[in-house]
Amino acid sequence: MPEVAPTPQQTVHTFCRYCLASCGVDVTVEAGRVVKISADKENPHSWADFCAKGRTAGQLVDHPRRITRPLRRVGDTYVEATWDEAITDIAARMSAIISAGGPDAIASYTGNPAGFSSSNLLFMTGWLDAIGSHNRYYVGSVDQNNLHVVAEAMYGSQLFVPVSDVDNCDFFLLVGANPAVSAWNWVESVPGGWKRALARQRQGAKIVVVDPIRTESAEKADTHLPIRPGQDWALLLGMVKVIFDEGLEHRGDCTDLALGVSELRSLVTGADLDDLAARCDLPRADIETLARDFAAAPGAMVITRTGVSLHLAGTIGEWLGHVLNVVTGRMDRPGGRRFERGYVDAQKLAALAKSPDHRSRLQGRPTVAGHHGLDELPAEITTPGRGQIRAMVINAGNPVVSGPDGARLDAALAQLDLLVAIDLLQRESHRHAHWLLPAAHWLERDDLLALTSGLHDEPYIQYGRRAVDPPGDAREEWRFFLDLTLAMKRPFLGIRGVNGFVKATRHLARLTHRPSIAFGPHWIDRMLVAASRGISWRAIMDHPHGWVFGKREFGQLRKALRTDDKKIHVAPEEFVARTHELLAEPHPQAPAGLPFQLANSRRRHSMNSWLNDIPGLHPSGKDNHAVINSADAAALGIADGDRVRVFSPAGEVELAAQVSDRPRPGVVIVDHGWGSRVFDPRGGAAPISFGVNRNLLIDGSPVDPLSQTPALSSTYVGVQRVGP
Ligand SMILES: Nc1nc2c(c(=O)[nH]1)N[C@H]1C(S)=C(S)[C@@H](COP(=O)(O)OP(=O)(O)OC[C@H]3O[C@@H](n4cnc5c(=O)[nH]c(N)nc54)[C@H](O)[C@@H]3O)O[C@H]1N2
Ligand SMILES: Nc1nc2c(c(=O)[nH]1)N[C@H]1C(S)=C(S)[C@@H](COP(=O)(O)OP(=O)(O)OC[C@H]3O[C@@H](n4cnc5c(=O)[nH]c(N)nc54)[C@H](O)[C@@H]3O)O[C@H]1N2
Ligand code: SF4
Ligand SMILES: [Mo]
Repeated sequence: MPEVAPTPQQTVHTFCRYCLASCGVDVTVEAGRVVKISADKENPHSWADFCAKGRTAGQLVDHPRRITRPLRRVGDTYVEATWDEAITDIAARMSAIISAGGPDAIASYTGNPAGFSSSNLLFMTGWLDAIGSHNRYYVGSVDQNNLHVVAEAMYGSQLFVPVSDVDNCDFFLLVGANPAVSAWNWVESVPGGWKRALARQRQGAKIVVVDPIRTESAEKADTHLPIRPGQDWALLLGMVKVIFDEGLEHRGDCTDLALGVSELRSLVTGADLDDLAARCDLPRADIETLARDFAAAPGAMVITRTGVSLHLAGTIGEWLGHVLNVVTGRMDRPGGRRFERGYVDAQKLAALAKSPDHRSRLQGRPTVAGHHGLDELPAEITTPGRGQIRAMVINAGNPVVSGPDGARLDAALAQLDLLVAIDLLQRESHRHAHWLLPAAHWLERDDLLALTSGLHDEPYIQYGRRAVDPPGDAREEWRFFLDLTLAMKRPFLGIRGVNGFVKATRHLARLTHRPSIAFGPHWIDRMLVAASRGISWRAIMDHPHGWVFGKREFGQLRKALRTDDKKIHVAPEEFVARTHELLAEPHPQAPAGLPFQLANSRRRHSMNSWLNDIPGLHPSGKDNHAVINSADAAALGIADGDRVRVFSPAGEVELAAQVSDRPRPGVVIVDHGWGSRVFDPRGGAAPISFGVNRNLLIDGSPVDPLSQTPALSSTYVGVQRVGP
């Protein structure tokens, strides 16, 4: 028998771009296909969180339902088209819509994965600036908007993010975070952060977890405080009060670094500790002990995450977390929160690109971080008038499942004249799309995440190499946005002359047979590196496993502050005013018939709404449940495994109950991200879906007035037994 020559295998060192943990990975490629992904243990910075999602990334690349060519809707089915056909049609229809209704008739929604591409957001913004639309929506109002609002007010830039110095910390106060599962990342990245925190704990550090659920992180903590959902602000304000009342503050930082300490003092003087304790439903003595222990620890930090942000007082909770760090002297000190310069000054660049202020057409609300609140989108689509949204691009997002009141948004999307989705698969939010455009997966993309380099907890750089080519006609988003801009004959980035330049480089590339000459993201990567602090392109390429290019520095914070007076503003007027409002509100009380608050948790194998369908993930069952406290279940006659109906004024879902003592009484957990269908746009087979979409129960309004975030994690619901 003739011997078959084995296909050579090749290993590509790169990093996973599913979440900001950015784990270094080794991708084994054979005959142009991914055959294995493992942790790159030679990566000096970021492999320690490597998980099953990264390990199975090749299965999304090869997904049988992957969109690999532009698909155009014809009646109830989709037919394949070329990119030229797609762009010509979309450009013509958008131009007509702008002629009739103005540029704001075109809207965009950008989801979380767009943030892990170096080119997606940049080129999308280039297109939006070209057409001049203000109707921009993004995932921020269901994620981290509160952090941007706080960073702008306190540090002078919405991108100013202090990073955690985990390895020197003696006291971790983790509020609304479950790093054992989510990895230590939320607009900062501390690779292996949870394991490193546990290592500190073995050396004597204390970990306190504040969470209505006894989570995986709470299980390992020294103390778990099962707070009432949505009331972190009351706990944190109580701590600030104890610290000032008992003179535990860091005198130096309170006078030299912070501005507004006296306003803060008078705010807490007027607050009553028993009242605050009753609001967050924690014993007053626990708040006092926590404040004293926190202030006394040599190195300490508060971190606040999505458990704080997805509520109506999320901005105040976030702010008070930063306040605690500042007034106890944790900023820029070992064991606290540092400023990491990265290699590119993203704040400076962001300040140059400041987006114009805009008020929404119907509610007159301003933008947050350049975007309007997702809750406003349905009415902006369905309400007639100039500026009514008639066309929309959904870019790497699934807002019908990940955002509030999905049924209302879904109905609105159905009314658009043009819906374009650019994604890997057709999911719930893309159900009514007129065009489905095939995006490239990160394994098919080169990325240099220069603009988020200051979010790593040490000076770190890695060039994210592509491992394989995109299938069929799949393309990176930037190409679509640039081509669409040219086809619409609008100046890219809103700057005259750019289109001519782009065309000239493309022409030259054709003439010289050197495609890399054509303008694209690699131009920008090169420019950013050229303008960086002392990093050469060559040196980056010489470190395929990633490169820690310096030591963790302290003493950079003061210089980096973007406030005019180079001080941290600890008492911004609008935050103090909002706190007075909260203090004047009656204590939280469940409305009649809706006695529970709806919580959710993440799982190690899930990524928001979009990996649950991958085989091999969730070996113990692809489903979500209504997890109900044992005492509550007994009172309602609910046994483990019973079918229950969970309902609110916005909607209802039916699912199996799980009786548990993990949630505090009065809290029902239904994990988010489930119940999103994956369609088969070519074959027309039945959609794949697991679990139910619990965000159907969330009313989009009211929102936190400062961050425009709805109460995704504290909405009141009712629970009823349906049957065994
Ligand atoms: N109740 C509740 N709701 C929540 C949360 C919660 O904790 N509780 N968490 C919130 C948070 S933190 C977030 S970030 C949001 C997420 O909200 P979204 O970002 O709107 O939604 P995702 O579910 O992340 O969907 C991302 C989509 O991007 C696609 N995709 C993946 N990679 C790429 C790519 O490279 N290019 C393109 N074009 N598409 C890609 C996926 O297929 C998927 O369809 O959900 C929020 N919703
Ligand atoms: N495996 C996995 N990892 C992920 C993701 C994922 O989907 N899966 N998503 C990534 C993304 S986009 C993000 S933004 C990060 C998020 O990272 P985290 O914010 O750490 O996310 P969660 O694990 O949802 O933890 C939030 C915790 O807040 C608690 N909580 C809810 N309401 C309250 C409240 O009112 N007060 C307090 N104190 N706690 C509350 C919840 O019970 C939950 O345990 O994770 C990232 N990492
Ligand atoms: S999804 Fe998993 S492997 Fe990928 S970066 Fe996040 S933690 Fe790392
Ligand atoms: Mo997120």
